[in-house]
Amino acid sequence: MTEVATTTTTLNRFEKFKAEKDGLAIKSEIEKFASIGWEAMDDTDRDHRLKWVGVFFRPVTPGKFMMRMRMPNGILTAAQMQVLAEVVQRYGDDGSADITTRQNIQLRGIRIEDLPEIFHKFHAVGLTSVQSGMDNVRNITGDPVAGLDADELFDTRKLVQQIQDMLTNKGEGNPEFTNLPRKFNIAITGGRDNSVHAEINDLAFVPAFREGIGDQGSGIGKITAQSSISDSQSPIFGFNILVGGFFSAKRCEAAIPLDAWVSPADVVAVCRAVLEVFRDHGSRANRLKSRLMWLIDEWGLEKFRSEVEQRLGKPFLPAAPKDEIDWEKRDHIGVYKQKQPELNYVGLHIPVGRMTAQDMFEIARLADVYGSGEIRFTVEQNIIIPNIHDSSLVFFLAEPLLEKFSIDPKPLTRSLVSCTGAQFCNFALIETKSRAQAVIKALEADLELTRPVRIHWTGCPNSCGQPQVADIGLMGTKARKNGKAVEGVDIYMGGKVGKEAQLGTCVQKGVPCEDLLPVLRELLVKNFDARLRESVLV
Ligand code: SRM
Ligand code: SF4
Repeated sequence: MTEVATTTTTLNRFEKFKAEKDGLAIKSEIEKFASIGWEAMDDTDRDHRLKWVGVFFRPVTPGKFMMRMRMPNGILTAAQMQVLAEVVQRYGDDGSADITTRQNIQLRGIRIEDLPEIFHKFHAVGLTSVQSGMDNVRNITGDPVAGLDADELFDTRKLVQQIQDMLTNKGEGNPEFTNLPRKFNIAITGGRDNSVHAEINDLAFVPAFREGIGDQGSGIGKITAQSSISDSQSPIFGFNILVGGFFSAKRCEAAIPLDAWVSPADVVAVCRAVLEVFRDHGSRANRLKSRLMWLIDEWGLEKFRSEVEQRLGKPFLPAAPKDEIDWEKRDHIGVYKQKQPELNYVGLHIPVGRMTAQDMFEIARLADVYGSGEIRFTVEQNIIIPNIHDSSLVFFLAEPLLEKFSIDPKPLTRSLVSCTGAQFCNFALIETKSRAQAVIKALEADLELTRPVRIHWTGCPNSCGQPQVADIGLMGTKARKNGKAVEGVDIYMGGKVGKEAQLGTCVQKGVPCEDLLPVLRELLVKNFDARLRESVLV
């Protein structure tokens, strides 16, 4: 690691334990931990450092760990899904897995004794969970229909994989990037609808055409600010860069334009440059003020850009005047034609992202039998199975699994997103996943809706369930009722996704969960054209 901006006297406690032993060092100790068991482990190794290999101690279920994978661009093979299902079935006492809001998957109920064998299985099929927690770069999101969508501008798959390979040394772990001041999120979108919520990432790349670049070879070092605008040729494709988007309990910000444009060939180098600047200059004093945007605030955008340019070894071209995000966001649920003739992708709705081992085996089987053995995740915690031929579509659609994972769910169910909540997360102030489903069921029984309304639940202000991007966001809090503390929510509204994305804000605080139903009913009727069913009116 190179210079760190703060002195040792101001380092927070996380910095201190990272300085004592890098999180990645844990990798060589897995066998030892497996033999001594979780209770004999050093507390810091168990509660924190294990997250560097994607293993999370759950104080709510001690001894049963969660494993967070990496799924570049949200894509995996049926063989990989099968291994994940086997792990959940064989080693996971609670037998389930969750698709996450970062196009990723988390496995539940894992025992420390089984880790060596689990890692061995992952290795055999090219899966990795490395650097997926704590002060590392999270799963990198890309367009869920990359390479399938006839209207896409750029296929993000390869780039996302290249960034992950650079950051993780092809899944083996890369100490260059295992001691960031805080977590870091990266997203790339190549379609027109911003399927990845670019605006809520620390670093995001959005499609944009640039006029007047002389050399279309566009390899690193070829595009410079000096390559003259007067050399004008037809517009070439690249990305405008956004920086500093994040949610935290203290502050939430949409990413801001860096006023920089890059060609696809430079994206990996830009990621490296931004991360180096963040690693070496981000604040390590107060973890509540360590995300990238705080550094940008401290320095100003000009200085930040120029530091990144220095690391990059060349100046940025100014941003293209407009980006190409001009569609409403799609949710990809249902059957859609691919750009490849006679092939279709089918989006299945996975209620709050939760799957049993049996579900996972079945999804893998369907992808193998009807598709090309590929499976994709979306940031709405759903699944896409691509490459289903016209001739087998009707048989696919008759599969029993589609009764559970529908291609045409009801409007509120369709867009429901929920974070983990109190069942497994010790930060949670409320239970989320089961409550979210129960509330939606009751609302759909009472209301007729003509369009989907995106309702997101999150169990605490950390905002993993992204309530600020929702039409209606529900954030767990402690409320008061009749003088007693009860589970409640703060209500957010106004979140907009896709083109002209914007964050929603809190419109009502501390609504007790037990009183929520009529409040939501009224919001849906007043703001989203919902109508009370006749049966409710009488
Ligand atoms: Fe998150 C911490 C779950 C997406 C902001 N998040 C946690 C922990 C690890 C806390 C813990 O140790 O219990 C949660 C694990 C619970 C569990 O057992 O599942 C957790 N976060 C999740 C997931 C699984 C929610 C979900 O159900 O989908 C998502 C996993 C994504 C992934 O695959 O990597 C998840 N978390 C997010 C997002 C959304 C996003 O990235 O688009 C955010 C807000 C965006 C952001 O980070 O800017 C988010 N999580 C946080 C924060 C607040 C960060 C901050 O700067 O303060 C924490 C707490 C922390 O880091 O200190 C947190
Ligand atoms: Fe846990 Fe809070 Fe994140 Fe939900 S929002 S997963 S409760 S940290």
